[in-house]
Amino acid sequence: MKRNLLLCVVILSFIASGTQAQIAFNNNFETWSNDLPDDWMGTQTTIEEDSVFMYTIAPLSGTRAVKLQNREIPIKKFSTQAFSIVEGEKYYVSFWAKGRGNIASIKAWSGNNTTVSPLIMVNTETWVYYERSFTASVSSDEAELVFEIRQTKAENDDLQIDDVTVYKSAGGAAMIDNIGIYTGMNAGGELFNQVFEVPAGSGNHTVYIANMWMGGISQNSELHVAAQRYGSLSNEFDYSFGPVANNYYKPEYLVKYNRVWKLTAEEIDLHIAHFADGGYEMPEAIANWPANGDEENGEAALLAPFFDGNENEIYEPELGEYPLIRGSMAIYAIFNDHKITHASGGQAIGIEVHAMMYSVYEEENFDLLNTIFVNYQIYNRSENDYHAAYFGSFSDMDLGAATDDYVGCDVDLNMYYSYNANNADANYGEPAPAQGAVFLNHPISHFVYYTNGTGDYGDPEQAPDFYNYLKGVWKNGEPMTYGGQGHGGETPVDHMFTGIPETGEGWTEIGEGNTPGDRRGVMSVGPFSMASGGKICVDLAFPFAWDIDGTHLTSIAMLRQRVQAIQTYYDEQGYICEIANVGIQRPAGNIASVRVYPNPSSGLVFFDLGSTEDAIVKVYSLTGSLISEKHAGSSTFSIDLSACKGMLLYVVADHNGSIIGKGKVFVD
Ligand SMILES: [Ca+2]
Ligand SMILES: [Ca+2]
Ligand SMILES: [Ca+2]
Ligand SMILES: [Ca+2]
Repeated sequence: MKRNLLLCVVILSFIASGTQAQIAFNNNFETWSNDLPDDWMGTQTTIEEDSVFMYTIAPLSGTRAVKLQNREIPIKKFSTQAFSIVEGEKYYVSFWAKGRGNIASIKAWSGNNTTVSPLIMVNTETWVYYERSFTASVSSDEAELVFEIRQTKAENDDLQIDDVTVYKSAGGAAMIDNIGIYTGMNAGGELFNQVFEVPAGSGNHTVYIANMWMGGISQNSELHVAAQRYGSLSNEFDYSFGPVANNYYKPEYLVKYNRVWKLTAEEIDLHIAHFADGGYEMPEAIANWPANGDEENGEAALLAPFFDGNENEIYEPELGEYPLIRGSMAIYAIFNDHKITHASGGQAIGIEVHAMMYSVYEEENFDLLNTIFVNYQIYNRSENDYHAAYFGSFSDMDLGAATDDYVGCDVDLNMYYSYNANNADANYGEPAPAQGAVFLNHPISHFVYYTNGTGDYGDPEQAPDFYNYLKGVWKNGEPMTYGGQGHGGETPVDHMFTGIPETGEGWTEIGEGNTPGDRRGVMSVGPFSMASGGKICVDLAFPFAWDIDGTHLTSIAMLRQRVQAIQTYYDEQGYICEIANVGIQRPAGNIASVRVYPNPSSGLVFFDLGSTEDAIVKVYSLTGSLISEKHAGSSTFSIDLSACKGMLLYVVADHNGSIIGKGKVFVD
């Protein structure tokens, strides 16, 4: 057996501390010595050397893979050379296999064994990708990945393996934990994932899971749909992490994108003020913000939005450049529908989604403290021009106990909401709260609910079912109709249950005396066109309201007021978020609520703060030294910067100290 080989282990180096992504082991079977693959045949190996072959007929990568032969029932082990793991950390294992044979199990050995995967029966003529994970039970520099092989078949050229990677991501999910709702997002863009705890710490939840749906018709009249429902909860995916790319399995791609990025406004402000200071250590998520994609791998050059001080389209946090986030705390993920076969049965659209979940912390602002915001930037990276396209926000709201719920729609507020059929909920007690989902920047074109179950009015099963729900019609194509449970009536409608439960006016579930149940809902925007290279932007809010001195119905009234307040807050931010059918917009370099002009300037720079009348403006050099500080008592004022030349950074804070604007100004 071969030992003492130089390990082909790539350690990515990062500027910052914190949980770090790392490739622990990577090998593609390209280099061999004495007829054995380098970096394999570790201490756990029991397979004979003459049963390990170089495979060159159709390797996955390069010119070589490995072929393993053990045609007997007792297992033989094929293990890597040693690599390092850290106790408690989660590692992903990815590899490809074909041919025929059983991988009885995969273990991570480090003195004892941790199971990475149970039985995998390989029986295919083409390469199949596998991804598994394990959590290290001990820290060790002598870990080995062990494939236990048996029953390989001669007529299928035994079992072939290529491109094995073991890596640690910098965090597959993160949580919003600075407001009254405790929830999060993962690397695949799934929202909430069983945790939408409100009030935070109470153990009670109002939403089980939410995901975005899209559907559209291509220029060839073909339907394309991406409509994930339960994702990791049911192992049914339409999306996976990362941008659209040529190769989704490169170790660099896996380790860079199988994660989320979590940041606070405070961290970014500190970075802006101190990036050049000695001893400053930038947060890991600032250091590794996914601003630039790998163009050689077919990724877009510009991904996550950032302040580009020197306008070279390259993200350089060490120069004081920084991520552009919203709110006080944000979680960012990039995912796509291009990589994997869709569980919904839909044909891939070719979208890449940049999702930001965020919260706004403002003391005693109970509207903001009870709202989760989500921004979606959706890029059409395909060659297709889509028409009759729809965006949907699917959610399975479970208001406390799931089986006694009703839903409703407030068209004026662009909201769908869930409320309890009775005043008492088994989890929340009496009175029950209410939970909403709101479109902040588009009208709610349709709202459909359905109940857990099969049939024409139940769960969608095939791509056309999802598309019909996005269009606001039943699975069988029947229109929704006014009254009852929304079918079989006379008058077609776009939205279900648009009445007012609080007063009994109009069409409501409570008025119809429907059987309460585990409701799921889809609210949609459309139809619109999305050309190749086009982009749509959607802003959502998920507000919660609980009128603890009232009833389950006055909680709905409180929710409506809350949505109005949130809409006002949102409108004041001046975000640009629309459907851009052709051409991709650059991420905005400046926060829009403060206007700075002329830019470039010859020295006298004017500031327009919009509705704000009292602010502190600080101007920094690119190296972080404070050049000018001004207390402005009106919404428009000027600062003379003629003594400075070049690119300058400005930060505007209101009288509470909240940053209301920051950006760059060039003085020449
Ligand atoms: Ca190879
Ligand atoms: Ca730059
Ligand atoms: Ca309930
Ligand atoms: Ca439900």
